[in-house]
Amino acid sequence: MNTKTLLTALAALSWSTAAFADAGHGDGVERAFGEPGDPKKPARIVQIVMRETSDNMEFVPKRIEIRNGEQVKFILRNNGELDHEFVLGTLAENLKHAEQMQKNPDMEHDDPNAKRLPSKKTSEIVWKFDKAGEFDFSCLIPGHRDAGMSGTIVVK
Ligand SMILES: [Cu+2]
Repeated sequence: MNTKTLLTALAALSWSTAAFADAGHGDGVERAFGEPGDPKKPARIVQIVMRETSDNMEFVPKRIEIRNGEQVKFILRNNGELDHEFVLGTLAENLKHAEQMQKNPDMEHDDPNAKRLPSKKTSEIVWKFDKAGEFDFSCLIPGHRDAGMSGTIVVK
């Protein structure tokens, strides 16, 4: 192998490694539960309220059914007194992420699939669901998921 061939091979290798490392992060990247939506295209509106109750915390509704291929605009509203967040993911991802949040409670989310909302604020997430399955949405602020802040999205 001459030097030029070696350099070409190395360049190809580092490119493919970078592409692999990027899978699952950032805008426009396909995820196991779909992909960031296109705000210019039609979307079904789903309103989600986050709030505290006398003895726990919750999302209303807790279960959402979606047709495979449907684009959804989640309109999020925090009716509680505390900050809350909406993080869309697979159940495994959200459970792992919840553990990381215990170690870094100040980690903030503002991603295509996640928003953190102060009390009385609203926000939106547009997401295209193009894979069937059961997925999770949770508030990953430490203690909130255990207090009841999780829900299920069923895509079929
Ligand atoms: Cu919360």
